[in-house]
Formats: sequence, C-alpha cells, structure tokens
Amino acid sequence: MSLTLLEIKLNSEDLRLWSPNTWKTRFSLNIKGLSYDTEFHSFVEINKKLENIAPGIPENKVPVLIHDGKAVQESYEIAKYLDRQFPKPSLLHSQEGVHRYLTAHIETELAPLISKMVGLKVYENLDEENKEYYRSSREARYKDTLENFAGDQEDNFNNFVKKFQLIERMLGQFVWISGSELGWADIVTASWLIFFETFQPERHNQLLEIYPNAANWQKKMNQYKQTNNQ
Ligand SMILES: N[C@@H](CCC(=O)N[C@@H](CS)C(=O)NCC(=O)O)C(=O)O
Repeated sequence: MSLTLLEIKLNSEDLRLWSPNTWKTRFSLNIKGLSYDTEFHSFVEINKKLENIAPGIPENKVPVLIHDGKAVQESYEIAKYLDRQFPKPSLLHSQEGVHRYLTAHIETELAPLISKMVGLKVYENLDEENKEYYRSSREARYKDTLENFAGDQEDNFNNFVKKFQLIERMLGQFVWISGSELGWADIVTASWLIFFETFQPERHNQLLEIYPNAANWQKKMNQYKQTNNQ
C-alpha cells in the first residue's frame, strides 16, 4: 500500500511545513497512524504540472493524496476518503453536519484574519517567479493589493482574539473542539494555527496566553504533528 501527499513549498528549508490546507491532510494521516511519502512542489509547479503528476484532479491545488495510484484532492474530501478506507480512528464520526458547521465558522471568521496577518510573510519567502504568481493570483482574488488586503495588523489581531472566544468557550466544556472525540474541527483549527505560528510566532503565543483552554488543547494536538514523513 502506498500513500503520497503532495505538498507546497516555499523558498526556505526552515519553512517546510507551513500550509494550513496540507496540514489538514497531514493531521488526518497522522491521527490514523498511516505512513506516507511527501512530494513538494512550488506554487508555479502546482499550476503548471499538477494534472500531469496527479491525473484526474479538478483543480491546481494541494493537498492531493495519491493512494495506490488514485489521486484524491481537497482536504475535506481526503478526510472522508480516509474515513472510508481506514475507518479507525474516525475523523468525522458520521457527523458531517456538525463538523461542517464548526469548520465553516473557522474558515469564514478566523482563517481570513490569519491570511491578512501572514500573507505578506508568505510572499517574502518565495523566489521571484513564485512571488509574481502569488501576487497576481492573490490580488485578483482579493481585488486589492497584498499590502491593502493585509490592513491594520493590530486591528486584525484584536478581531482574531475576539472571534476566537467561541473556541475557548467550547474547550471549557469539551475535551476537543469536535466534542468528546478528536475530529475534523480540531484538525482544521490546529492547521490554521500552525500557519499563524509559522509566520507570526509572537502573536500566536500571545493568543494562547489569553486562552488557556486553547493552549492545553494545542498541546494535545501537537502529538499528531510528529511524523517521520517530512
Ligand atoms: N479547500 C481546499 C483549499 C486548497 C488550497 O487552497 N491549497 C493551497 C495551498 S494552502 C494551494 O494549493 N494553492 C495553490 C495556488 O494558489 O495556486 C482544501 O482544503 O484542500
């Protein structure tokens, strides 16, 4: 049996595992205790050659997981696929609606603020060709320059802290964000926090000083960051 995860790389070897979306799949595989290989591609390579590397995928995006020659794309689709192929431990617990609701909150309320706080740092860690691609694709998406999109960093952080309260409250009542068992909502939150920590370590630590439940939860999630497959 072979599993290969297609990842996205920046210019620096020190920033090897940074992408929130590929971390979602990394956590999914690690939680299930599966072994896998990792293949790194730049933004430009992904956009030029992904269809050749992983035939049949609909988008030029990672994560893509190749399982015995079959390519599966999109972190949530991959999680569902892994639950079908390797049922235990389950990531979705047959509770797709609950996980989708929780992750919609994370992806629409928290993730955009993280993107504002880290976007320019991602850009700084690209070579010239990838910088050009990143700037033009993001500016088309934001309909604004990277600099304007980033906005006021103090405001972004204060907003982020406010919106994170919901998660802190959940973690006061439940062991995991997903409830009594570790699941997809935990994976999504932890993956976005890794993105934040990679580029804004001080702000990230500041957040966890404010929210002790989240700090304890993150320690528990960290055991699933460990992998021999980097
Ligand atoms: N919803 C997708 C998002 C995938 C995604 O946006 N991946 C980024 C890496 S973090 C990507 O491949 N971007 C390539 C590009 O922008 O050209 C998922 O969760 O898999």
